[in-house]
Amino acid sequence: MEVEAVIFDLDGVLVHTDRFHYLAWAELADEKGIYFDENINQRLRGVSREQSLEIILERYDGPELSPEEKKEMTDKKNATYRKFLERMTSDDVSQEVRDTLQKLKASGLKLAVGSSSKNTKFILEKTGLADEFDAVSDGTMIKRTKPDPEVFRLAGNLLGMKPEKCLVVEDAVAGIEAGKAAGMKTAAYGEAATGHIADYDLEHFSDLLKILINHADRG
Ligand code: B16
Ligand code: MG
Repeated sequence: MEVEAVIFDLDGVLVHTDRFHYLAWAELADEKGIYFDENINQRLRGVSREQSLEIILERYDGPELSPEEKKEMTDKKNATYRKFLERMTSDDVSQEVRDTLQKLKASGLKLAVGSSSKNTKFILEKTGLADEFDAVSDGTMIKRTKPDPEVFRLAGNLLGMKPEKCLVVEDAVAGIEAGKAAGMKTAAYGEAATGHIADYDLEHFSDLLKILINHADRG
């Protein structure tokens, strides 16, 4: 069945806030004396703030932390992360991403964001992307984050699209799993593309045009 809607992950796909997540978690881990590296960081892609902390704490061997202490840690990480976000501008969205979104839209496809992040709306506003999408489904609207399909199901519902007509674009393994669990087609970009687990692997963001437009005339 033909794809009629594209649901984009945000962090690591539309914008490179993944670097800011890494730096903010690294600062917190350093402060607490917890070992943290790029490999551990890969496992944080697409998963919630709270689950990310649990992954980081796998390397912590101090006294047990209370829920309040954990909340303090996630709040601190988010405050550091938000400082990076504050400095974002439209320059943080590549011309390739902008052109591709515009061409997909012009071809008649519906576009949505499906992100685990509770900072999604802030990032879309800072980067001038807020008006580019027909729907936004994010971490403030769901109970379970990726690999659970909830965020993508909600995006599909907001667009009024059946799952099989949606293509999910993701940089996280957890995100590809979520897209599949939602019954949607999947395209892997960046880190997720190295595992060949999706229906399509994208070398460049603009490869979406080859998959979605060049094979069909939408008029
Ligand atoms: P926040 P995505 C995800 O965004 C990030 O990949 C993940 O690293 C982060 O923990 C999660 O959002 C929650 O983000 O702390 O801003 O609510 O990839 O689903 O767009
Ligand atoms: Mg992502």
